[in-house]
Amino acid sequence: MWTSIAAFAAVAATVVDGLAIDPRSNKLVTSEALRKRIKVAALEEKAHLLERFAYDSPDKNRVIGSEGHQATIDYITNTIKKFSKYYDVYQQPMPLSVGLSANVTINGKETEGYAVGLAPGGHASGPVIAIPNLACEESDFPDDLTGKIALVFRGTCVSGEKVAFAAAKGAIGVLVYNNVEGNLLGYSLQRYPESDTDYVPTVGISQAVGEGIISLLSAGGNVTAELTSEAKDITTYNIIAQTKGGDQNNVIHVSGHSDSVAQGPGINDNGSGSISLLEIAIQLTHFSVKNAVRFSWWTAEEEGLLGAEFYVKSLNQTEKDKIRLMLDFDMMASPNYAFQIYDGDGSAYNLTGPPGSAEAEAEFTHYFENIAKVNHTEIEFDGRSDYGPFLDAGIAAGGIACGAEGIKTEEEFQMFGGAAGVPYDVNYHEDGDTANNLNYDAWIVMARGIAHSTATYARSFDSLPPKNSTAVKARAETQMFEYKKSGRYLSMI
Ligand code: DPN
Ligand code: ZN
Repeated sequence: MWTSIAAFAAVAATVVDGLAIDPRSNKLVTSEALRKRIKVAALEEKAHLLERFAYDSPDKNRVIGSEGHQATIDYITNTIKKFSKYYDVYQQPMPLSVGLSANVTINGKETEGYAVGLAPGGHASGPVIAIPNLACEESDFPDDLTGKIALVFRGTCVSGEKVAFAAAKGAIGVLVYNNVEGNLLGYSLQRYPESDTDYVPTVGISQAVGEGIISLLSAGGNVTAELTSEAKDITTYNIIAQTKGGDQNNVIHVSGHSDSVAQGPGINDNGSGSISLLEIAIQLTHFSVKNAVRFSWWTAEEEGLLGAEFYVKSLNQTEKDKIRLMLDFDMMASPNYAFQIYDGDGSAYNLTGPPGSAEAEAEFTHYFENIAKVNHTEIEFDGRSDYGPFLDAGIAAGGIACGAEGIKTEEEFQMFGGAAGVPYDVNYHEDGDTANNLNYDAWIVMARGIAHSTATYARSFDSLPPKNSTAVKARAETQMFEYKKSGRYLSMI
């Protein structure tokens, strides 16, 4: 008798609570409670869904401007919108130009040309001038390039800077020749144009063709080129969702990029980060937070961190100061993984981030060592993913990754298993980056690491240095200089 009354009362309370407000939302989030809600089945299901978005579309990828990417953006946004009492969500539009096709004729002879992302479409015909050195300095360029086509070497600084220098001197077009053998498919100027006249039509050519032009010119010959590039203006979107609850002036910003390269569906890079964030955002709605949690899914990372850069540029200093820490998650499920933490304190690679970055690294170290109880390594904090523009703006950052094209060492093999002498992800930027090629054991450890950091900072920023001190700003500025001389500028441009 007593038991059944008690059982009835319990059911009634649930129903009443269910009609009013979910009692679970009153409970302050903890790392453990949030981690427990992250399940591999939910991640796996969403990985297959993103793969379907790619394969159901004509391009079979999720590159910016594609149906597969738009489907990804719509899906994430609509999923978050289901929790409209918990999150404010908006899409930040970013217009840009994507290259469709290119034609080049050199001295009347047709040669292979590659469309270059971000460059405007158009036609140019005229004498070719080879820009000496690396074309990274204004002084490399002749004062007057009116009516000319500039030939620049790819690499060392972003090609967008080279094209902008050429355009400012009057060039009508630019040819970028490759610094390695092979094609320039999917190449972009890697820098958002600063004005409508910043860029001129630009086409990529192979290393061999570029070197051929240079030897003709240095033998005193004339070279004339005609280039045509077709580009499409698109609007692509960052997605920003923020908890309505929590201190809106002290934000933990967790993010990753939603786009893929053109070569394939991009499920590790970066379906894995996008999905981890989405699943955590869903599960977080069962709890309350002390600090606001902002989730972002950046667009156009693969074209040069463009979405994140565009977003940071859109913030005034007051808004930047509200972001206590930005965490980036890019490649969470590499098949031959290592558990890598961004080296925010510079202990392994000498490049530190703004104050708070070292503490973020320590928090992930704590997670791997004491909670997941797995080995971990560090990865250079070089700005090679979306946290780069945040570092530039003096915002503390951190994150974890599983590895891209880098080769697993023997020592890492001892730590993580897999295979030494093989890339962390053999399918990196290839068509094999699919849901079946992920490492789900690694992914769940990583996703729970994101959940741990999200919950920890949603509760408190006490472990971070105080906000807004002059010392903080001064240090951030010196670091920025170091960062510019490093990483992304030298390795992958
Ligand atoms: N920036 C990544 C990409 O999207 O290609 C690769 C990468 C991720 C490299 C994480 C280092 C760390
Ligand atoms: Zn990526």
